[in-house]
Amino acid sequence: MSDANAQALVVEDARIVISLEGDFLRPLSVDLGEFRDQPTVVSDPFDLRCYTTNRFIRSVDTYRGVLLKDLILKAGLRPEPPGEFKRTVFMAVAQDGYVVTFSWHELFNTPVGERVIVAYECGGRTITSEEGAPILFSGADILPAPRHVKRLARIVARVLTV
Ligand SMILES: Nc1nc2c(c(=O)[nH]1)N[C@H]1C(S)=C(S)[C@@H](COP(=O)(O)O)O[C@H]1N2
Ligand SMILES: [Mo]
Repeated sequence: MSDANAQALVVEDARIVISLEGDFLRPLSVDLGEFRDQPTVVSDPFDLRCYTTNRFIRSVDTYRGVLLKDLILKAGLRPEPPGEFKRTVFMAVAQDGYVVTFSWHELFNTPVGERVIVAYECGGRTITSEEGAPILFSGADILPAPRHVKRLARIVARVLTV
């Protein structure tokens, strides 16, 4: 392999792209690298524990990343009809098809939203794809494992109707 090809592969590996699909104003793909020069959010260390079994999985160091809210604001929500965006549910979908949900109120109108991050660093080191990058993590959850989503691929917005 030429040096130029090797370099291209490294650059490709460093790009973490997440697509925002569904009921957004501007469905788009975002490269988390674009956020590196903006203020980032750092979570506290925590113990990963499964909701279903209460099993302790492992201790996790501080994550650094961007707020899910900020990614959503980049894609925007439709202003019309007025207030309809408050019925939006966001599905965070991993590469393996694992899905978790967040409501608009939870993210934008409760303290939970201040602690939902898409992380690309752990303990000051870049998270590798083998380690599950990018990782979506909801830092205010009682049991963190279910909404600790490895290999996040997309955020799908759906405005619910009764
Ligand atoms: N992408 C993805 N992330 C996931 C899951 C999954 O199946 N796929 N399972 C969740 C659940 S229920 C648990 S308990 C933990 C398991 O973490 P581990 O795979 O690192 O042991 O991952 C969480 N994140
Ligand atoms: Mo779990």
